[in-house]
Amino acid sequence: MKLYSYFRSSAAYRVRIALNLKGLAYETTPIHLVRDGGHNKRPEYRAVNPQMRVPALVASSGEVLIQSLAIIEYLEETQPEPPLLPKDPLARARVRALAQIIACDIHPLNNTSPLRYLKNEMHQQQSAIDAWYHHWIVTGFEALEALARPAPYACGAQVTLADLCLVPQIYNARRLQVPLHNFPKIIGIEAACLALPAFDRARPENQPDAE
Ligand SMILES: N[C@@H](CCC(=O)N[C@@H](CS)C(=O)NCC(=O)O)C(=O)O
Repeated sequence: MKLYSYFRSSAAYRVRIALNLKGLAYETTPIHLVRDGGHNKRPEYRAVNPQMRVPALVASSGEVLIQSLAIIEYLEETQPEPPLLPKDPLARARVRALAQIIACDIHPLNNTSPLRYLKNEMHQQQSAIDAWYHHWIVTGFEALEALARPAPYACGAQVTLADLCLVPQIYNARRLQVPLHNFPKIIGIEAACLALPAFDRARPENQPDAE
């Protein structure tokens, strides 16, 4: 399989963790999201993913899959071990809820395109953009801190999709210097996850395109 990725992309980071946990081999094709206005905007990448975002996964069949959660669910269905979603429907709904707080309610507001839009089209100052970024992370993390039951992972003794979304979002928060001292449960979950080789290998600094 081939993963179009960018070392700092938290959506790609989620998929890297899933591939590693499931022991699936893949090669990385880096797509630089910043250089020259973003290599993701080039026609050759647009032909891969018309949405011009990473990640995109070329499956062994040659099909291109996009959207990190859809990719992870595809991996879950085709390579069920180790499971990233519990069997019990209520427990699954809970894991998906935590994952979606991040993937649907935090990340889209803090992503490259919306932040660029705030700057270039809405003419906002960098300080206002930083405040926006911090606000949506802190608001989402407050909910996650209340909901998480670290044992030691976000939803118990097994790593789940919730952890795959949480660890990359914490990386983003740290990079943008969001204070995290009010989120001890979240920080504990991060430490437990990063102790696992599958998470460690997926870290931005361990990618071939790391800067
Ligand atoms: N919901 C998508 C988000 C994908 C996404 O927005 N990726 C970011 C990097 S984390 C990206 O490619 N941004 C480029 C851009 O916004 O131009 C997913 O989960 O895959």
